[in-house]
Amino acid sequence: MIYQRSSALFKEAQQVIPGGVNSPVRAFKAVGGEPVFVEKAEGAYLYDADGNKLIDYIASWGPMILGHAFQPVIEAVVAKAEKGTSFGMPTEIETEIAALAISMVPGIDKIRFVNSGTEACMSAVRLARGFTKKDKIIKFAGCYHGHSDSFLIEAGSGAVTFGVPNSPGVTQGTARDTLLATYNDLNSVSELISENKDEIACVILEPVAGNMGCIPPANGFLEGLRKLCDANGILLVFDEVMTGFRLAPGGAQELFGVRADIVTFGKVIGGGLPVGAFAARNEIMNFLAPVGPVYQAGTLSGNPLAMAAGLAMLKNLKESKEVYRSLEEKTKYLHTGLTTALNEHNVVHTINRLGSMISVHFTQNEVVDFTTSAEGNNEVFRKFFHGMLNQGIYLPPSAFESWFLNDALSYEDLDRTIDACRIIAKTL
Ligand code: KE4
Repeated sequence: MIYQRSSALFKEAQQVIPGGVNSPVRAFKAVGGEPVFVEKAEGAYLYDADGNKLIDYIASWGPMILGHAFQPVIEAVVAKAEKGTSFGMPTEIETEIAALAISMVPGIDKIRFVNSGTEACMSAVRLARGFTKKDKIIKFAGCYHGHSDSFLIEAGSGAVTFGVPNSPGVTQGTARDTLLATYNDLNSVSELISENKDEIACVILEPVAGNMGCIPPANGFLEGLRKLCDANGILLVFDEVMTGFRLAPGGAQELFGVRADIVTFGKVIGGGLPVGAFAARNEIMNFLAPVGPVYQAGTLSGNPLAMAAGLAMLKNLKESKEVYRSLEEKTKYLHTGLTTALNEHNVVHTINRLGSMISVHFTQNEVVDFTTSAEGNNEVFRKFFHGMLNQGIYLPPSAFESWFLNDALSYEDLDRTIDACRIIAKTL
């Protein structure tokens, strides 16, 4: 593959944008080399600045579940744009998509739209704190909820239970209110709860982790968190920015049958335009301004173009439920093929999969939390990533990311991906 144009564009971009990107993961830091600049995308394919056609497995990090340039979304956005792009006033379409989302997602009475998953999770935590009148939160090492200060925390030294900042600019004060638990380890949560009695507003987690690679919840993990929260007056927050409308129309709550108190959304709900959202039962949502005391706002929240894209996307997902079966079967087929190809060349690996989320880890151990995910051999991953890219397969440029399948992928595309893996496996 030739990347001359991408390389030139990257040099130009670095002159005017920090690192040449508007989001760090795009910069290929975890895999080395230079990022690919994309020109356009359609269905399952990316067309980069050098004219290469790539089979896409990031789907814009989740939103493009029905494939790129999905016509109903495009048509809805174009039609809406002709009527103006933003008003800073309420519009009917916001009510339409809110009602549709509420009809699809269990346990929510109201939803508030924002502009990103970060904003949704940040607002959900503020709402949980305001509603419970408690300050501390529990998150899980390796789970990512956006770049709000309360979430950019890593495990403190073993002796302390509170977190420490993992980015300059995050204060010790903020970090002290974020406690870190271990994913799939209920004891780590109950210990934090007993050490911080009556001080914890919420537990927030990705019900299926997608930011340590894909890590499904262990049997009983979500149910156990529900019980711990109920017994201790703590709100359970499901960050469904990745899983919402992807794992099922009702997301992880529907799939696992476990209710959260607050659910956050992003990605799919915006159909590729900037949309986040958070939702809960009336008792909690009515704590939000202008009804209640918890403040949250946004100039472009509920933007009509973004609402048009999201509404078209959700309508299609609600009406064509066979999409979820199709995505599940395609992801299972890919899983089987990748395993066979890697085993043919004795490549030590493990693959995690749930629904249309999948990740390959170059370790022989089970990957169940951040520590075991970090045991993956990153050198092998880098070779795998670049080898697959040179075969025309675009994977997430980090071992700590989930792949996202889109339903525009054909079985020929999957076979091409498996064949590429067989070729690369020899070099690992
Ligand atoms: P955004 O602010 O990026 O829209 O959403 C933050 C967020 C919240 N919660 C979960 C579970 C998420 O996965 C994300 C964002 N996901 C990353 C991919 N791992 C977005 C890619 C990027 O940062 O550019």
